[in-house]
Amino acid sequence: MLRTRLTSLALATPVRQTSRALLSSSSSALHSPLPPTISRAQQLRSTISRRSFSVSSRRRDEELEGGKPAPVLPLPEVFSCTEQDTKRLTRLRNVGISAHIDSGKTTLTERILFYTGRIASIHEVRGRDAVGAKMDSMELEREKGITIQSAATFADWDVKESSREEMAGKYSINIIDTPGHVDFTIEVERALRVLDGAVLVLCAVSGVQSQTITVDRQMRRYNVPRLSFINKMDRAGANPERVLGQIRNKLRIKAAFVNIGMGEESNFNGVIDLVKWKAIYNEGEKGMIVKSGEIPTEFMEAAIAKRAELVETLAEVDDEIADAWLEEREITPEELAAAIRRATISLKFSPVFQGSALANKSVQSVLDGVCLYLPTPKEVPALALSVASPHDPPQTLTPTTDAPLVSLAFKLEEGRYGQLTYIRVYQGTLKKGGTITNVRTGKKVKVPRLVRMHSDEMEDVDSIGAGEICAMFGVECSSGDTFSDTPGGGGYSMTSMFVPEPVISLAIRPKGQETPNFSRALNRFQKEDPTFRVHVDAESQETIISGMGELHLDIYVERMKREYQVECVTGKPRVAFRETIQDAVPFAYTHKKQSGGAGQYGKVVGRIEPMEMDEATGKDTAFESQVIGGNIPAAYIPAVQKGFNDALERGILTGHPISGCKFVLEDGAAHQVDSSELAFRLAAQGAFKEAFPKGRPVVLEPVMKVDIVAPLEFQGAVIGGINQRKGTIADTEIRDEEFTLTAEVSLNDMFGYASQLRGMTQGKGEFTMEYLRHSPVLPNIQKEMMEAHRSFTAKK
Ligand SMILES: Nc1nc2c(ncn2[C@@H]2O[C@H](COP(=O)(O)OP(=O)(O)OP(=O)(O)O)[C@@H](O)[C@H]2O)c(=O)[nH]1
Ligand SMILES: [Mg+2]
Repeated sequence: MLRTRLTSLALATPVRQTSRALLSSSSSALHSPLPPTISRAQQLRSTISRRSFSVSSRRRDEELEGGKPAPVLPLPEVFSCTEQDTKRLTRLRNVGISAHIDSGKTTLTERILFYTGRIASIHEVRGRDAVGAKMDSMELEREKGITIQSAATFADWDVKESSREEMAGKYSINIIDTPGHVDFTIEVERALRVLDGAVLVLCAVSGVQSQTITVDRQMRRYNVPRLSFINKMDRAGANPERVLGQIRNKLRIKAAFVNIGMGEESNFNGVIDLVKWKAIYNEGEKGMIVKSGEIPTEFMEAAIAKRAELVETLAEVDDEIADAWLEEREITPEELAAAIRRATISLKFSPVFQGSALANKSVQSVLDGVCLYLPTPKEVPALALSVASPHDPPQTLTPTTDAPLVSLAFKLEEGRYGQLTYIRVYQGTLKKGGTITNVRTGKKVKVPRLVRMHSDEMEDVDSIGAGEICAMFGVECSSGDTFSDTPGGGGYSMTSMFVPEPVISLAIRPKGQETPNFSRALNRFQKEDPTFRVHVDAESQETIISGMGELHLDIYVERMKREYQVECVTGKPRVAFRETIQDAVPFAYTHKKQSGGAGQYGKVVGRIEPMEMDEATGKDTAFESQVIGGNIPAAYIPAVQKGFNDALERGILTGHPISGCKFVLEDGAAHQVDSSELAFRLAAQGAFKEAFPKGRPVVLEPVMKVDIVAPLEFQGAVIGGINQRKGTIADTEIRDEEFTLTAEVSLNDMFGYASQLRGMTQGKGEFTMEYLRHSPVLPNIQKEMMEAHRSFTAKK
């Protein structure tokens, strides 16, 4: 922030004070250390944009000072890294490849694997050889040409030449390729939870798209620094300048090119590295050989301007570059590379690369960028909570192999030979044959087998050090569990990840006789994927599956057929309605029964109140006990919580689950003989049933953000279609011959939209939709739903 920077500058050396005086007195006094060839006009332009920078920075400062509580500072590290650890970690990167659907993540990863020697030949997504890319190993992925599950791999990369000599040499990189379709968003979520850096891929034609924004939000949630890679530079209509503008404006991050393309579309034949100040070409089989040379004269002017823009953007976020710039000092490639690294890791900047994965151009530059600009595991502090006092500030872990183990199971796969658990080791060492404790359950287990994943292949290893990602075989656990190797679990638990709630459901039954495979498959999918849920409807006795979208559920239905030989019949997709209250309601409820023998007695006093979703975990229901003194014995409090959880399952208005509600237990009473767990469980249920109708309850429905892209001539028809579905148009953007329309539409009104859009745009329109929030349904709809529910239950 400018203001904080100024304060620190004011306290520093006299030279820095001069900088401060310059910055605050007049922006026209600013000069840039641009190469001598720079024109007057360019200098003027940079002064102007510098001015607007000071304004926007100030605004951001004010926003930050706008009364938000100061974040809790984590406790300092307990252990320290050995020299050996530091050496290893400096050469280690854990990165994710994330982006909108079809932007070329898997194609890029395929090149990375080829250039690093992990695969012997390149196979394309939807390629003619029908083999398919390495990372899309599932049959369905290869058939459909989309990524469904994230896949992990690792590779070694040699940075042959760096502007910072000490950074050249060999690196180990763990890579996770993630799906772009929003229905599989949990795969991105859990990958970003455990990765230290990311490559955000963008299409040079389409730029920032709806899922780019979703992925950006996920990267921010876990503070993941990112490189931006503008892919598909070979495509007609490629416009990297526009994409850069969108990164800055739509994703609101400072960004600048670190390389620029030479030639466009089919003439795209290499890039100019603005840091090394060289032209880079790909030659040989599949662009395997990287050659560098002088910058061709025809690109010199553009290169100078773009390097100046890079310096200028960095000066806005990096003190050292700002000072050098103000002093009108030439900035060396070494300084520039160091500043890009600093600014990227501190989440203030994203270096932007141009290239084409399919045309085998500039992928090696991105690999160099991963090593040079993304953080080491040591540079991203991992935090864990004390199990004994979870409200204490989090503890900063140390990625040293000698400390007690703290590791997080972030993804599970149920295989024929047992559970495969993907795990990130944050501190300590995970050893094959070692005994580890699941911190959540307290259960001790032996690690039978430890592997490193290469898509669907495994390579056995004996131990994995801090900062690494690997997988364990044959250990039962849930996604999000923490493992430790010290007695009692070492006392630390990693914070969990954000899990979005399902929005759509359908009834499912096997065709013909039900075999054990039906429930076996459902149990497996439910365990692997926290956004996929299964329950039996109490009213209709049907098995209901819920998930993030129609594609999500379709894929599971198809997998049941292929992997479990269970063909299924499914009902119509239904929207996942919810119920909630709008006001807090106090309660004082006594559950009392006297019938012969021992009676039942439990009294609960407290309130239920509306609750906002927790941004970190996605949870919007909670139980809190404020009971002090022994009016309710501590042993009965979990029973009260159980009663509340029972009540959440079925709403009182329409039978849909309850969300956005907190149960606060303040007081109560117990009877020495007649009180029991059951009595308190029933008391909580009774209290909830009595209080809920007094809290102005409403039925909620999922509202979706719908993005539609279609040729301009169909704009009128598309808008008409959205209006007809009672949607609210949030934004329209026109680009060349195409328009993008963003609207908010309730999911219930979106059924059948795919075919309607196809029909009204001659098949040229595309849309994506993403869950936005649950909102109250219209009062008349709520009334209808309540009446239908009432008559259904009355019939029963
Ligand atoms: N012209 C061009 N096409 C590309 C490029 N990179 C990828 N593609 C094509 O874009 C399509 C999608 O590529 P993928 O690599 O599957 O994209 P993805 O981002 O992994 O897709 P999802 O995982 O399904 O989100 C394929 O047909 C690729 O051949 C590129 O640089 N240029
Ligand atoms: Mg893919």
